[in-house]
Amino acid sequence: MSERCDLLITNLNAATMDPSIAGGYGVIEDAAIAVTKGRIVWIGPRRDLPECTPDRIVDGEGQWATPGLIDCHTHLVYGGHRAGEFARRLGGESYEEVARSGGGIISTVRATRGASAENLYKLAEPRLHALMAEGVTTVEIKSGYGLDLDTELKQLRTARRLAQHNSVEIVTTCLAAHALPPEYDGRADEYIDLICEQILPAVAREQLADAVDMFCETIGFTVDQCQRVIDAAKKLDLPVKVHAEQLARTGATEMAAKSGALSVDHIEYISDADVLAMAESGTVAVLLPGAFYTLHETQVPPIEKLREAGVCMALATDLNPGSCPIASLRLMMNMGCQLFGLTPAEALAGVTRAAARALGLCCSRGVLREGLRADIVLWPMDTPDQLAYEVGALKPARIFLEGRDITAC
Ligand code: DI6
Ligand code: FE
Repeated sequence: MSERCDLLITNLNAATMDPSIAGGYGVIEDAAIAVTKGRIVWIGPRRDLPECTPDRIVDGEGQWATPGLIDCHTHLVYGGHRAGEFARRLGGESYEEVARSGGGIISTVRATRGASAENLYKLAEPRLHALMAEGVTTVEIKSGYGLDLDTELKQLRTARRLAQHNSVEIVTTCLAAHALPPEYDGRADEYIDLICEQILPAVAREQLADAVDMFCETIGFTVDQCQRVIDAAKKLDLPVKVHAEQLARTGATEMAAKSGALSVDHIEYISDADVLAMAESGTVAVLLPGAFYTLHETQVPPIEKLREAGVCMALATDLNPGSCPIASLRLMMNMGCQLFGLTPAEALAGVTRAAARALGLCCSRGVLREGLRADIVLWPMDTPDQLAYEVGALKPARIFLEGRDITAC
């Protein structure tokens, strides 16, 4: 480390989430972190800190530092709401029944097509701010409520605009293969043609998406249709993610692992063979307990088998109007433990290190380590277990985005 640095944070305990440091949290007690040009240039025990002259010193006041939290799966740009359906499901109707009756995703598509870009922005920003207030410094936002060229582009442009006007990193994903639009009723293969030949090329030309996703499910698209979307994405050098095995086993995870997908998301109904395929391909398991809870699902993903196979397990909100209208990543940490049996340390890894990997960003964030982005959150707590244990009152004391103090933003 050179003598000068921009920022020095001392007098703190660090939960680095660095797997090369023993223990679930990679703890460094009484630590110091030096930052230059938005990157961590030194982290370690304060007593070992080399001579340096920082432009700015922040006293951590004995608090805990973690990497900035990452929500690697949201659909937070959409028009309207689905409170009416919530009541119908409480009345006993299933998610599939509501969808087949013309509600579900298609009702949000109607509202999103009818909303102006300005209005979509205004509706999305408070959802984004709710996540940022919890210490989230990177958010993934999917399209998927347009299902036509113009509205898919409108959604992705809105997500890019949110990044320009908010102190948070946003990565975007094109999920045009989310549901079949009414105008293509009974013509799913032709809609897949539209996605592969028009929507994805247009999205790539305007660099509006960092990845491509698809809903491979009984009420979504088939494995063959999704394989075509994957092939088209690969031609455009876009990585892929798959909503897989949420409601039944379809073969989606097997297809995704074979295609080198970044992640498979939901995965309640995966088989033992799917677990091994993910372990082999390095595809990340993105667990979405909020959708599990909201849909009254009972099939828990095979956490113990994933753990034994060494599959990387991430956690995310899946923030969307239908299956998870919950803008809280911290609540997902709690649910990941309570509903799925994760440990508190696995829950924090799920929204830092593993989430970065699910977005193909593990070289830049998700761990407090030299060379990575200085996305750092300070928490007024006694132990990192508190992050999964309690929800609501425990808030970040300080938030740094690439070394910039954004606490007040
Ligand atoms: N699975 C889900 O749970 C969400 N999308 C998906 O592929 C639901 C989206 C919605 O209901 O609006
Ligand atoms: Fe989703």
